[in-house]
Parts: sequence; C-alpha cells; structure tokens
Amino acid sequence: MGLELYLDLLSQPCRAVYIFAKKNDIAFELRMVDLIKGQHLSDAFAQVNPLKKVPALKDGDFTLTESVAILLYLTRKYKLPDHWYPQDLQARARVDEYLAWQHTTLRRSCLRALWHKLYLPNPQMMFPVFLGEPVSPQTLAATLAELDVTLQLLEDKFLQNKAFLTGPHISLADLVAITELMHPVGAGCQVFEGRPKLATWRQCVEAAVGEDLFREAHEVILKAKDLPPADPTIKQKLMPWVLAMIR
Ligand code: GTX
Repeated sequence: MGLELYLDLLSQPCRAVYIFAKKNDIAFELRMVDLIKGQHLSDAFAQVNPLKKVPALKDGDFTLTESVAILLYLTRKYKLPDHWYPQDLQARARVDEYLAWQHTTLRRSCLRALWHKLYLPNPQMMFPVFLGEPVSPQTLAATLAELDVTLQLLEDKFLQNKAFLTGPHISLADLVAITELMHPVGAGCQVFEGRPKLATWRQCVEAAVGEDLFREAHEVILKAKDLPPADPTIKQKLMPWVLAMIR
C-alpha cells in the first residue's frame, strides 16, 4: 500500500496537509475520518493513531501523526520546490520558527473563536448541543479579543511587509497559518476586515495554492454554520473532546 492520509477537512491541520499533498501532486489514498461521526474514536483508527486525532499518515508499515511532522516528512520524502521548506539554513529556520510558534498561539485562538462564535447565534445547532452549556457574551468577547492580539502578532512579528510569512515565496508556514485563519472565518468572524496586510497576504496565498484547490479544501469549514444537530449518542462520545478544545 502506498501513501495514505487520514483526514477530515473540518480540521485545520488536515487542510494544510491536504492542500500541500494536492498542490505538489503527491499521490495518496484519502482515508476520510469523520470527526462529527466520532470515527476518530474507533478502534480501527486507534491502530493508525493511538492518540485518536487527525491528521495521520501511513506509508506502508510506517505511521506518523502530528501535522507539522507529516508536512516535514512529505517535504523530505519527495523532491519538491525549495520554497516550501528552503535548504538555506536561515530561511528554513524562519519556517521552523513559525511552525513552533503557531501551535500554542494561532491554533488556540482560532479554534476557540470558531466554537465560541458558533455557539451564541445558533442555539438550536450542533455546537451548543455538544457543549450542553452556554458560552456567555463575555467569554465570546474575551475569545475574540485574544484572537485579535494573536492576529496582530502574526502581522507584526511574522508577515511584516513581506508577501509571505517567511519571505517572498509561499512556504509551509503560510499554509499552516491560512488553514488556521479560515476556521474563525467559517464561523463568521471578520478576520481580514480592517487588516489590509493580512487580506493581501491571504490573496497571495490563495493565488499560490490555486483558487480551486483552496476553495475545495475549505468548502466544509465555510459551511460549518449549516452542520446538522449532532446525534445524541455521538454527542456523548464527542463531548470530552469538544470541551478539551474550547476551554
Ligand atoms: N497537534 C496536532 C496536529 O497538529 O496534528 C493536533 C491534532 C488535532 O488536535 N486534531 C483534532 C482531532 O483529531 C482535529 S483538528 C480540530 C478540528 C476542529 C473541528 C471543528 C469543527 N481531535 C480529536 C480529539 O482530540 O479527540
């Protein structure tokens, strides 16, 4: 068996891996793991990733988890354009710097913004059904304020006046960042409004990735507001996961 990628495009790290593999014409079997149906909690998937999280990769007998590790594995396994993860010591270090930074900052802010924002205006929908408790307007305001601070850091520390986060060309950093930012966008947050630098950067990333691929990868998250209510039995299974993500 060749390369297999276990993904759900609702997940931001999965979208980064998916876009990267597709854009670079890497052949793979797509193994869909439906988070909303709790498929990531199945015994079958635990054989692939005992941590029961997506994305995951299988390459023959070799399995790998963690989106950043997966992206780096793909850059090293295949002969790909240098700009994704440059050979140059310092240019590569800039990509590493972003990949190390984002996990506890942009990841957290974007994920919480999606869930908290989706809760309030849609009390009849799946998110509050999962949560089983209200998200107060104060909590939402604090979450959006935290997102704002993180976006400012993204702009000031990483993007600055460049076309892309780490230089004049698209790199893994941009892919990991844009897939993250599209999470709150999916919930209706105006992430790019009043942020012309980030808005221009988004256009550059979309153009570099290709608009069709970008749209395809984000189709599900951009419809997150329309997801149907969760099945009660699934809800019981998913509750700990959702609460761990958003608290
Ligand atoms: N550090 C890991 C990585 O970057 O790969 C994190 C992986 C991770 O947390 N995956 C989540 C998961 O499988 C999916 S990403 C969040 C998706 C949000 C969807 C919102 C509509 N979580 C399952 C679990 O923790 O049980």
